[in-house]
Amino acid sequence: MTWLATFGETMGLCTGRVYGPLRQGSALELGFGGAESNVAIGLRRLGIPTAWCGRLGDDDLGRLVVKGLKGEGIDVSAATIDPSRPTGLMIKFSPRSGRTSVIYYRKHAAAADLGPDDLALDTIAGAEFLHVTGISPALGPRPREAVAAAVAHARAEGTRVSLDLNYRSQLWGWDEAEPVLRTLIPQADILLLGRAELDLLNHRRPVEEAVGLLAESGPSQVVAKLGEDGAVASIDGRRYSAPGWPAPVVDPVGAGDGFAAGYLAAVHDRLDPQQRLEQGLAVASVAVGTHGDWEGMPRRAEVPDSRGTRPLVDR
Ligand code: KDG
Repeated sequence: MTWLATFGETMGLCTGRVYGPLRQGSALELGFGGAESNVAIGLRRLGIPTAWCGRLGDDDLGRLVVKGLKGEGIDVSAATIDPSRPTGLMIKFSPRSGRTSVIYYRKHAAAADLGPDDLALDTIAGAEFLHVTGISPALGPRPREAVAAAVAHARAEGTRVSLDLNYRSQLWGWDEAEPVLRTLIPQADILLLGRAELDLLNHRRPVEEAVGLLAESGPSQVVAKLGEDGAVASIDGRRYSAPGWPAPVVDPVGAGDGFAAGYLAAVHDRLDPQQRLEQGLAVASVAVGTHGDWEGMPRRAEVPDSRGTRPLVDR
């Protein structure tokens, strides 16, 4: 039975492996990625049943997404194919050493037309968690309606809601995003967010204070993902923090999704709050060690079980 249901845009993903601007031209590798499906993959690799739903074009990128997610063991039976729009595309490259840039080609993609009628309502109702992100409402009015409808449905059916804010400034301005995200936050049980979003929402207050303020607005678990600075959380009225895990970073994209997967898996396993943070950081630390938004998500045996200790071979 599905433990976590999610939906959102999953795109073709072209990755450059050479430093330099795109105009210089170089070979690109084709894969796929999307914040919500990255989390679904991360959880699935940790042994937890997940379902992803989305709207894809009737094209090879759409087929690549379906095949890839199915191959990971994710239930994609509710995905919709839109014959009139393409699957979105993202290019990820390093304009220079130490910097990662992304360019989106997704404005008129199938996912921009994902509406409430595309949702797998039965799957959401039957799941323990619905996971949504702040990316979907940035894609257009119909995805925005879909997120609102999915969250309302989940709450009515007793499915808990996990919300990763994932503010993407390339998709919408903060003026437009803020009221939408502020409407979603009180409806979430788990709120995940990064330093930039914390600063935008709380006018650069100290992290602990900002997390506490967000917890007062509704979510019983507010978790700030701070990258190499670790994580700070307010969970059931108490404060927790964990320092960052030392990790070589090959590709930082997907670190937040790795954290979300590790954290949610710890919720699934009924681990205590401190262990949830540790497991989120542990999974993220492994995920960033590999090229790709989700390819480095570890299986259970590959999650380091204490700081600095890593299994060298699959157990
Ligand atoms: O969190 C990683 C995502 O940013 C990436 O996989 C693509 O969904 C994506 C987005 O909108 O940027």
